Amino acid sequence: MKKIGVLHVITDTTIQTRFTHVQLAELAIQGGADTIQFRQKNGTTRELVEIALQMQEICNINNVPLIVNDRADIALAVGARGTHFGQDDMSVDIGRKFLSSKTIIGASARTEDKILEAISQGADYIGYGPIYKTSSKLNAETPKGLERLQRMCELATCPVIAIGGITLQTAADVIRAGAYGIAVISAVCGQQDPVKATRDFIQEIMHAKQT
Ligand code: TZP
Ligand code: MG
Repeated sequence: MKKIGVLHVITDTTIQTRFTHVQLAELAIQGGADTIQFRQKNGTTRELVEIALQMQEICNINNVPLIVNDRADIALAVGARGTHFGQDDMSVDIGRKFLSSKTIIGASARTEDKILEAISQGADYIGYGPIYKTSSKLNAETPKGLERLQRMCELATCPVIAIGGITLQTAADVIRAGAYGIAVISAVCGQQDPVKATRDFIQEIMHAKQT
């Protein structure tokens, strides 16, 4: 069984420039993140591979899965544990044609139909959001809110990772709505102390799961 993390820290160097992807991965791992996602929308393939290789090295040492957003080729090239496809990226069944059955494939889905489709194609987890208003994603949709999240979680037969505008203050609500885990950018990468932010998130998630 592939273990899916409960706190996916998505590294980002556009909302902040203080830390690199590699540094963010290190800090998040130090704080206890159990999944790191490398997501970068620009740069050459050569540059992205170079960054992903360094991130994979850190993730490997710490036994934390690295998931590469969109770029299954880069995930494969650096030996990452998984890849995450958005609704406009490769479909899960196409990805499975060349990614091993051991590779984690996450899929973002915006509608019930797309969720069911991704699950039937073998997605290991579903990314659902934005739950709240976010400025970290270009052209993000209007927030879905907790009620729709809850419905999606009831519908999904695999873990649902909620994303979008989630903060330390709302993390518990999201978990109580049924999300298996949370993915964040700004609430960790955009903080003064990403290690502490990550640590606090993990604590919040674990506590919410127990209550
Ligand atoms: N997909 C949906 S919302 C989002 C992505 C990549 C951005 C999440 O960033 P933040 O800062 O946690 O709202
Ligand atoms: Mg994408």
